[in-house]
Amino acid sequence: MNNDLRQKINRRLSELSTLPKMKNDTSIAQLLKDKGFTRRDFMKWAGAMTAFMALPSAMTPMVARAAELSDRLPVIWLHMAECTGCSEGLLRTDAPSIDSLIFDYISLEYHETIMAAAGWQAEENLEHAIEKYKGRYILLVEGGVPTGATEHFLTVGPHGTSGKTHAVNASANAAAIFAIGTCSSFGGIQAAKPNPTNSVGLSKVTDKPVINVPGCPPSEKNIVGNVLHYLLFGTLPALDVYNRPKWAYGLRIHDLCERRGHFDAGEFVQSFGDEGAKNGYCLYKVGCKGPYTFNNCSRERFNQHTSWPVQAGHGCIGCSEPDFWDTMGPFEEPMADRLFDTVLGLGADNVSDKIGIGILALAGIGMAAHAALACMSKDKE
Ligand code: FSX
Ligand code: SF4
Ligand code: F3S
Repeated sequence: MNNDLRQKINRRLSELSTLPKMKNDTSIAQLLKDKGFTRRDFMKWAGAMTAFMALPSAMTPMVARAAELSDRLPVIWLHMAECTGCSEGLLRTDAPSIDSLIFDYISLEYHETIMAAAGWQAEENLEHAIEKYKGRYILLVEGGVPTGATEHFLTVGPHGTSGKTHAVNASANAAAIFAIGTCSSFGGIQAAKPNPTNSVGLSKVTDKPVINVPGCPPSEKNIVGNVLHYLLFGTLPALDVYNRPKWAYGLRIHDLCERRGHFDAGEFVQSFGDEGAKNGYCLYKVGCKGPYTFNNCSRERFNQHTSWPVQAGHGCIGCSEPDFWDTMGPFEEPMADRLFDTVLGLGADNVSDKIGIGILALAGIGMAAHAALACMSKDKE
């Protein structure tokens, strides 16, 4: 790790440590102990998070320190139009992971799903938190934002305030803004054609920079990792053209998929339940959109690394890509020769030329062709 970076992060962490603790009743050490985690477990977790964020392993103690200081930054979490899967995915594990404990530990000033307050009191809490922590709080928004003539299809609180007004007001004074999930990043399911509520992603209603953390839902690690990344650096991470952090969304699902060897060998599931399915063959022909989807599910999985869609036997449906409900379907058929633009700017025709998807029936996909695509993706970086 270079010295400048070390100094910069140490400065940031000591600045954070001078802020008052927001929860005086507990420490991270106590919280972990109560849930049966040792300090060693915590450091192991910090090491894994460091690697996960593509940081040098020498930064592990800093990542641990950032997690310990994560109660110094107030967090406001707003719900717009969505299914609450993003929150549920993080909070409703039967065995709480260290990720979900960190989420308990950060100072969630407002979160409609889990706070005790309701009605007037909830609305007051939100206004109070925005005012009190002006310019200091991190804003996480889940859900698409209905706009235009249908803006009031989503109202929040007893005043009938539209979701859009809430999102715009809370964005105006936030220190950093994260759009959590595909709905908040790109509009998601409610923005699928014909989009009756004119729903859009958060970045379309605020002029403040928004970091998109898509996935329907995103993994708990991507949510916590982004908060930790902000705690460490206090700045925007490197982003791709869809404002997704490159450290999390820089590779395609296909790049690190455990079934990739079968793709390369031309071994495909032809229909669900066939011999190929039993042998764990590649799911491309039954609709896997892993070659067009940028996310880290194949590396990190979900639910404490337990499983992920492809491991469970269904192809990736492209849930972290913009407009995937409209562009990636039918979900159980291959994209084949339909034109589809990925972040690499390649149409599906182009991809199939380069990696041989158009000739899958002939079996055997040349490694040289994969190398050609890898070179093209490098050129685009
Ligand atoms: Fe649901 Fe979140 Fe999908 Fe959307 O996740 S899991 S519909 S991304 O906003 O609640
Ligand atoms: Fe994995 Fe899907 Fe790629 Fe096959 S097409 S290797 S299942 S990501
Ligand atoms: Fe979504 Fe595909 Fe991952 S469907 S959860 S991006 S494997």
